[in-house]
Amino acid sequence: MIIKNGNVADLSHRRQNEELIFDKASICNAIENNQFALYYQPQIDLPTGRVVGFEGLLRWQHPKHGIKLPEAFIPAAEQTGQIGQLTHIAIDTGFKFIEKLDPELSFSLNISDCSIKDKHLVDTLDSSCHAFHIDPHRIVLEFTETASLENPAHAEDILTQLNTNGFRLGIDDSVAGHYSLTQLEKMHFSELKIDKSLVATMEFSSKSRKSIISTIELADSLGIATIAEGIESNLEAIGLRELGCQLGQGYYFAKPMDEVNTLKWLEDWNKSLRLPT
Ligand code: G
Ligand code: MN
Repeated sequence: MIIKNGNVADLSHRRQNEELIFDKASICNAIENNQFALYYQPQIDLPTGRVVGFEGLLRWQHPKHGIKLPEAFIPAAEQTGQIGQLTHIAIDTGFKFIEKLDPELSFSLNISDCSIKDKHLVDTLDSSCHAFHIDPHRIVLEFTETASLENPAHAEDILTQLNTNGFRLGIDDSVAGHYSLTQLEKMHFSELKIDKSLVATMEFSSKSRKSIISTIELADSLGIATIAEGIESNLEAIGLRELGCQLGQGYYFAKPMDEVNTLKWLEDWNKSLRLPT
């Protein structure tokens, strides 16, 4: 199957000069040529301004088409069955990088809904922790709210295994709070991520603000940390802090960066903590 820009090819929407095709062969070729890289975006403790960790975000550094974001190629890799290989690349690259950082710093990794079905996921994570001397407690595995829909019993089994082996679990892109209180408690999630669509609209939409407040209340009642993503302004950072959101991530603090720039950014940030005021 040929997928263009993350969507199944639709002739009526085909752009004449768009040559980039996300099919199995091109993804395979990109893997072989090390074109997938991990970028890192810092996560900040909103009350103190300290860096608590980084989220690893995959990028396809395409020689002709430039840097491609996950939304462009992850759906294709899910369809072609190559998502496991990409997750593997993200795990190994990310673990190798954070091995060099302060062991207090956490590392968040996105796990696609498809990868929860992968019977090698737990083993891959365990052996990479061993190989790179990483305490699994440093790792936050971000799942989406839909990860367990297809096969809830299997998803629960995998999440329980990961949790038992010491990994922390997080929920990514929480918009509507699809997870019930019982599910959150049972699965031992330790982090709930407030989606950037809510953060972007919180200033003028009371509906968004209410969703954020109820997510924070739910998380607080369970002792789960909240992290807001997509913070682009000082106002949003302060607003979220005032609502009791503990952690934040977004362009306001830093864009996702390659390894070299991440290390440089971290050094600069630690020299002069920039608190939202
Ligand atoms: O699916 P997930 O929530 O992991 O995706 C995070 C994505 O959001 C990344 O691709 C990252 O580049 C993007 N992102 C990170 N910070 C911001 C931000 O402040 N604003 C916007 N619009 N996007 C962001
Ligand atoms: Mn994420």
